[in-house]
Amino acid sequence: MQMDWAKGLLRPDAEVRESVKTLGQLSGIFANTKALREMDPTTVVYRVQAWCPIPEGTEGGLFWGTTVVEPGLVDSEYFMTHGHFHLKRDRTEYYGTIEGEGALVLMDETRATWMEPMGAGTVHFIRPRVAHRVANIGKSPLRFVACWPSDAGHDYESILGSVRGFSMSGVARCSSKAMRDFPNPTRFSCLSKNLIQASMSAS
Ligand code: S6P
Ligand code: ZN
Repeated sequence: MQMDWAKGLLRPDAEVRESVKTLGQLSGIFANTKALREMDPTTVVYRVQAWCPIPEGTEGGLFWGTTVVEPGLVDSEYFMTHGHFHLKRDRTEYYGTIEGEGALVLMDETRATWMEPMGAGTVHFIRPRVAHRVANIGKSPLRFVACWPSDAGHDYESILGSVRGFSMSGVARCSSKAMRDFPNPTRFSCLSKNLIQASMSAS
């Protein structure tokens, strides 16, 4: 396999799956559905390459991939990935940032949510039973690589909706300066998100 390490892109190959997510495919994750409806549904939000050299579901294997999240906003929310728990909840993952400015949003099964700032060179360990989503909080494409177990699977359903989902507006309001100044990882509960937004806006 060959990867362009400057851009994180894998050379197209029979074992590399490529997918594109557009605004039209992400209607469940942005809070302002009216603003979303007024945007072009074909706008690309992110692209994913996944190198899967063994069948999905194989125990003991690893997959490798790259995600590129475009810069953009839906109302006040940054373009972001859908986000998921792993179906096998104890399966972990690494993310490594190639370039751009991002927020890795993490949420445990009690719905406590926190963030880690992403920038060129940051490496992130996603612990067991923790859902993960990435928002591009910068002005250029955010590129990151990922490595995850081939039997992890993806549970997209459990993070959908304002009750069960991530505290998304917390992500939308935080600037990169606020993220740098805030303790890392920034931990807050969904119930106290207004307080956190106020802290982040103030810094
Ligand atoms: C897979 C890994 C990434 C994501 C990708 C898109 O476990 O976390 O490759 O699939 O970043 O995010 P999502 O939430 O749409 O799968
Ligand atoms: Zn994952």
